Amino acid sequence: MGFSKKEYEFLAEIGLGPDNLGGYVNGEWKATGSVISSVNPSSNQMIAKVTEASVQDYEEGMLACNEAAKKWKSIPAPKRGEIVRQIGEALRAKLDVLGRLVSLEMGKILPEGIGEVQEIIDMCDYAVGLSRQLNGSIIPSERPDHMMLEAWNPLGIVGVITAFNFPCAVLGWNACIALVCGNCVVWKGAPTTPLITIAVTKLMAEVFEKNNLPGAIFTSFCGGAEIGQAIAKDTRIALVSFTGSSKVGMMVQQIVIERFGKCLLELSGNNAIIVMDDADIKLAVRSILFAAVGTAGQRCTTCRRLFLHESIYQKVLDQLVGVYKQVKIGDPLEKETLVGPLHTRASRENFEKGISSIKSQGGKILVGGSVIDSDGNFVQPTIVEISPDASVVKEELFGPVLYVMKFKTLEEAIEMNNSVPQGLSSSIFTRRPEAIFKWIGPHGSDCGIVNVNIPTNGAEIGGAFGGEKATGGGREAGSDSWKQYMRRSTCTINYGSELPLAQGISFGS
Ligand code: UN1
Repeated sequence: MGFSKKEYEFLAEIGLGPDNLGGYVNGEWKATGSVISSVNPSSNQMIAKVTEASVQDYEEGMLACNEAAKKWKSIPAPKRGEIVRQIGEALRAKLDVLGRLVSLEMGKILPEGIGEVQEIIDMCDYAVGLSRQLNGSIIPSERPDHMMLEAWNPLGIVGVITAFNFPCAVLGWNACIALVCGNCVVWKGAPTTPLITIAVTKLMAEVFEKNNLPGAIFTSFCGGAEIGQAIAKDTRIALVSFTGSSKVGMMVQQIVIERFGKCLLELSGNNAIIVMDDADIKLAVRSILFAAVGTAGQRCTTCRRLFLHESIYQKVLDQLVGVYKQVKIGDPLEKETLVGPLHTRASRENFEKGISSIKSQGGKILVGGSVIDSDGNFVQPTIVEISPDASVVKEELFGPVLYVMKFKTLEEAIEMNNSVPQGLSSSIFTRRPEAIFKWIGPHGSDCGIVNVNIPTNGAEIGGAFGGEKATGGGREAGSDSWKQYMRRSTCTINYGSELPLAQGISFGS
């Protein structure tokens, strides 16, 4: 059972051991909840034990965090940026080892594990620059000797609830920005990736400690629904960023709205790629492979629906089936592997259930369709030919299953793209400007991410990430997402001695 000495040496490099405390409370490691095992998805063997935080630990952490918020917001934004710069440096120094941990505990292949940590480093760099650009605007006033301006102030505390599939990058999107904006951060990582939560928190904690700042600025908990609910209900938390399914997201939003809190939702996707008759087919096939099979189909940006123009339908499909047959499935830490295991046994069972629903709804499996007999949670990347009306096509099956459908016209393909409840990501393969501009315009894709000649997944951090409809409407990472982490003060200043009223109203004069 468990880990070899060499593997424990690796864990020790990031401050982890066989038993770990999963709560960072007021600058101390403390946890009094239940003891759980972190499990390797490739073998279903335990990696290490973690004591989760209890609701009492949560309360204690939040009291300190609330105090720390007063101190943190009084530090000038560029100085806060300097702290985030140091976090970026600390992550750079541990990029490989942290990437390996992501790969080990989540199950994604090593280049993707390292890519995930790189995504937080990119966010740090971005946030450092941003810390000098939290600019408001000056607005012309209609009244003489008056001036209007916008000032951006911190919200106070931002809660971040992340999912197993991006166990630390999504924390990075939120935390880097929240911190430079002057907010404290309370993080609950996914219950099945506690070692990553602890490792990333340790690294952050060291930076705050080195700078003699309260550790409670970054408060973190390993735990399940109880802690998630506590965050959603907590009136001290002005903004809750939640990543997960549409179903749970809806519940979180209802709780947060009830107390007039703000919510930032990154929920389910059901993303499509359209391949037009003029597309560069080689480029499309490579992109579809990464989009549908990368991260074993467990990204919210994974391509689940493929629409092929009837004239190139068979050609693309033949090539795709050919490459699917060659994909190396196995240990995510091994060099040649392209597809690792699904994250948990439950995900594997869900895949099996999904395949039987597909079959019962008339789906024809062209390649894959089975779980792989092993101790881990490996399944075969699968392509299914199916009618766009089948109800399975409207749902997000979190695994490497791709539904293929035929279309005749661009309009028809766009309609199919937009015909699902979710609206995260989408992509078209074409060289025709009229198709490209239609696709990105008002009659095009209704998604938050609208790509051309690239996969649906693998977004850069510079853009705002998120989607419409059942995806929740949130936007995180780049562009002007930072504004959601701040409170806008609209200030009208009278520097004269008269009292002219807006709209020309005369009142009692
Ligand atoms: C997610 O799956 O929750 O665009 C996020 C991508 C990654 C982020 C995915 N940068 O695929």
